[in-house]
Amino acid sequence: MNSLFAGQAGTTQDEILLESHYSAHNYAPLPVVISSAEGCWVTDVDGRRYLDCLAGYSALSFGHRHPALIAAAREQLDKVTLTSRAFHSDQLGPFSRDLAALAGMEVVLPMNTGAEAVETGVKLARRWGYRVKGIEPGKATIIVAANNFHGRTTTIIGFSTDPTTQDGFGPFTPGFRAVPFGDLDALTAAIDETTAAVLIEPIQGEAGVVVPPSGYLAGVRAACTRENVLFIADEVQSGLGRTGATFACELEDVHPDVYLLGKALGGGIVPVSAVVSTWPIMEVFDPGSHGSTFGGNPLACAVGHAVVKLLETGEYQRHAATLGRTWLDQLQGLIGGAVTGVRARGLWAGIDLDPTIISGRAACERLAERGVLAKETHESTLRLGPPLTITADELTWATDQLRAVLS
Ligand code: IF1
Repeated sequence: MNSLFAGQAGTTQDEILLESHYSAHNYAPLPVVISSAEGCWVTDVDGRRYLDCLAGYSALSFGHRHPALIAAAREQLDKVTLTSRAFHSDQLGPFSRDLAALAGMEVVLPMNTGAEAVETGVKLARRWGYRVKGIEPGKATIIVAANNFHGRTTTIIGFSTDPTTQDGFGPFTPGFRAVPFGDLDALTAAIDETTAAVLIEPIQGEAGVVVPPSGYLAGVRAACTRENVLFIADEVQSGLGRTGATFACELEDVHPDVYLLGKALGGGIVPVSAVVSTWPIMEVFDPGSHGSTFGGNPLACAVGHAVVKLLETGEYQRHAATLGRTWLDQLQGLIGGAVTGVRARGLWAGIDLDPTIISGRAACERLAERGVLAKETHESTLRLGPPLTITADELTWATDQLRAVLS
């Protein structure tokens, strides 16, 4: 048993070996072992610094260890961290009130992970379908988009259209219909008397920051209103400032019936997710019908509340929108050669690569060698989403590294 297994910290290779020995191999991380982080920058065990352009897949939208968020966590840590929902706490009410107001809604059901918010949204849609819309018991269906990503539970992967997320995990939960994303006719045609909800990402994240055609979200909204179907927007990744608006739906002046939120809501400190809606919908959850050990815990609420306070000013949204416009111009200048396409909204971009020139993984490995952290999605698309606190100079520097890698 060498010293590392005995507990002393080691070099990058030592740490990777230790993790590989004791931690499941459900990821294939880049060979970067992070030991500290501040703002947009992380430092590895060998002292190398990287600009974090993945930002925890949008969970670190306010950067690593944002002072206001750490302060909120520290203060709550010295008071009470968990009460369970068997009792009240002095944090859930204020957090729920201010998050609902931020979302233009009335009521919040707090959970922990994004997948739990999505699962809660599925239960909400089904029970609303039976008890309010009057769908035949046990027959409710939910329309989803092809190439969706909503999490990793067996129900959620069951309505994925990506076989690689499903292989070996069946059988799956029935009651879901997938239609092409962006195709309003296909969506409208799929609605029938069993349809309780449409569940979509307003911009598809894992699919590669796929922005639907202009007017699509407004069309979904109109169809759901016309057919008495809930419009559930999964803004776990697209929400909370990432696209230059508080919610991606706002870019199209659309207001869904339900928001599913997560990732950045926890400030990169604790898992915090939430289902946000109005009382005529949320009231189908009566006591004992749904819950979670940690959902709405005081520590999570204190951090989530501090996140809401950061978003109330609009400064992060404006910064993402303004800097994002400059950034899109820079990224579009990369098109040609290895870059076959670019999509971006705010500080969120998908960059399609010609796999015969370079793979997404290889591009990320070379970016890491140049001090930039990013992650590919689906072999040959780079997904970039730095903290919204990034400066113009830092973003230009990161794009310069990307240009060098791809040229
Ligand atoms: C991984 C990417 C993947 C999400 C949307 C719900 C969830 C997610 C729109 C579930 C989570 C994460 C999961 C993480 C990598 C990342 C991801 F899309 F962001 F890039 F996998 F596709 N709705 N996305 O994006 O939230 O339960 O994870 O808190 O699984 O590797 P979660």
